[in-house]
Formats: sequence, structure tokens, C-alpha cells
Amino acid sequence: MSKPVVLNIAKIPAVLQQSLESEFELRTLDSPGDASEISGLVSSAIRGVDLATLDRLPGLKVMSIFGVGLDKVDLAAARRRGIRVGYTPDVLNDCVADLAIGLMIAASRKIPQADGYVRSNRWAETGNVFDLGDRVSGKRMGIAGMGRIGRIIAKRLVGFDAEIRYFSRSEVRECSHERVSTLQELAAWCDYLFIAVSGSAETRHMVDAGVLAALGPQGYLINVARGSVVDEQALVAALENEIIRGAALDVYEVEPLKSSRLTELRNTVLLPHVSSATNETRTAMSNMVVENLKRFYAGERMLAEPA
Ligand code: 8YV
Repeated sequence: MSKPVVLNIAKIPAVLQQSLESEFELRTLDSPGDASEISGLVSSAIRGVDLATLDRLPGLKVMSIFGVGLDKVDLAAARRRGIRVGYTPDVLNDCVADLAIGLMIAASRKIPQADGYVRSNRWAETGNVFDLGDRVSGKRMGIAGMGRIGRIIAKRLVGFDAEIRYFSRSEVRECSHERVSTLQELAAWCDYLFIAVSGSAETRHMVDAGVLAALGPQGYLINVARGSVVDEQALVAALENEIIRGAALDVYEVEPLKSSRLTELRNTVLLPHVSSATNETRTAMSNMVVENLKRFYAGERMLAEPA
């Protein structure tokens, strides 16, 4: 029997590329062949799937997304066309949460600057005169979004003897931390504001000038969710005017980030959207992308489909 024809439109790990090639007839954007033969699509959370892509694939029945955030996938159009969608939640929770903690410490303890200080020989030249950082343990931690990833961030933060509160649309039953009813209130209370909500029209620019002013001159913003959640112009203004103390970001309104004031500021730590980028997690995500497709073609339920 001939293998299902699957088109990949995203940058994917070599391990995923190899498994897709062995399980399916894999096509790429460079050589898609006869588009009407394509029944499966692979994309990533970063690349997404837009309407124009769906319009070019009249025979599409399934898409398998490498990632958990589906803000760039036109789910409504997929539903209208009866196209099933699989994705890779949960396997990345630990690594995303780990990186949020890393960002918190990096920004507070000035790890990137300290590393530069040693490498540039300034330590040897000037002695121990490196700027003081801010203590992390025992501080007030606010988490916006107590979903899959927010919960793991909270679990990690318990180890910092921190007081933890969260903001989310509704009470999270199995969470023992206190919920506050607005993001503004959470920001006013906490020293560190972690963003762990999904990207959507509803959460767009949820962190605005008002929230940043509430976070205040001792406060840090940590974003491992989506750049769209933060009004980046307001953030730059808040950082420039020391309305907040610092920001540590893995995600941006436009990616890759280029020619932004954020890169010129000293009170930022900037990563290139790598929170799930570990060997273990990317392999687990890759396996799930393939397994979702295999299950679909076998007429079974995929491992994870968005609600
Ligand atoms: C990306 C992510 O999927 O899962 C998500 O939502 O943003 C990331 O894990 C990954 O970087 C590959 O696109």
C-alpha cells in the first residue's frame, strides 16, 4: 500500500525529518509535487498554518503541529474543512518552566553581564567590582496563567521559599496558591511576574503600561508564553524609564527579534524562543508529531487534539 503523502512547511529537528521520511511520503515546500495528493501537513507552533496554505491543499485531512501554542494555526478554518489537528502539549512543560526559572535568576543576578565581565577580562583588570544583583529566594512570585506550564513554574518556585499567587480567568481547583482577580492586582503585589498564558486575541497586550506601572521599580517581567501577550512598546518605555527593574524574555511580538530597543537596554535578558529547545523535549515533541499522524492514518484518536 502506498504511504500517505505529508507536506512539511516548518523548520523541524533532523530526528523528526527522518521519522517522517520513513513513515510517510514526505514532501517539502521546495518540491510539493501534486498538491491534491497531500493529505497530511506538518508545521510548528512558530510557523503556524494560515488560510492561504489550507487553500493550496484541497485534499488535506490532518495536520500535526510541533508545539503546544496554536495561536498561529487557523483552527477555525481547519474545523470548517473537517481537517483534524494534532499537537504536542505536556511533553514540554518541564523544560519551559525550567527556563522561566533560569530567566528569573539570569535577570536578577545579572548572569549574562557577569559572564561578559569575566570574558572581557574586566574582572582581572578591575577586581571584584561587579554590580550587585537582586536576591531571588523569598520574594513574591506572580504567575499569569495557571495552566500546564504555570503549574510547573509554581512547583519550581516553591523551592525558592517564595510566596506565590496567580491570576487566571477562573479558579484552578487543584492549585493551593491564592488567585487574584486581575492581572494589575497581581503585578502590584509581586516582585516577579511570570507570563504563562496562551497567545490569543483575548490575551493580546494583556501586559500593558498599566500592568507594568503596577509591577513597579523593583519588579521583573518574565515571559515564556507569547510575545503578543506583552505590549512591547510599553515594555521598552517601562524599561527605559526604570518603571520596572528588568525583563527576561524568550518570546517577542515579531520573531526573530531584530533592530529592537530591547537589545540595547541593559536591564533585559533576551533568548531566541528556546524554552522547549532541549534534546529530550524536542525528541519527545518529534515523536508525538509522528505518532499523531500515524494514529490518524490508522483511524485512531491522536495523542492530543486541541479542545
Ligand atoms: C515551538 C512553542 O513549538 O510549543 C510552542 O508553542 O512555541 C515552541 O515549543 C518550537 O520552538 C518549534 O517551533
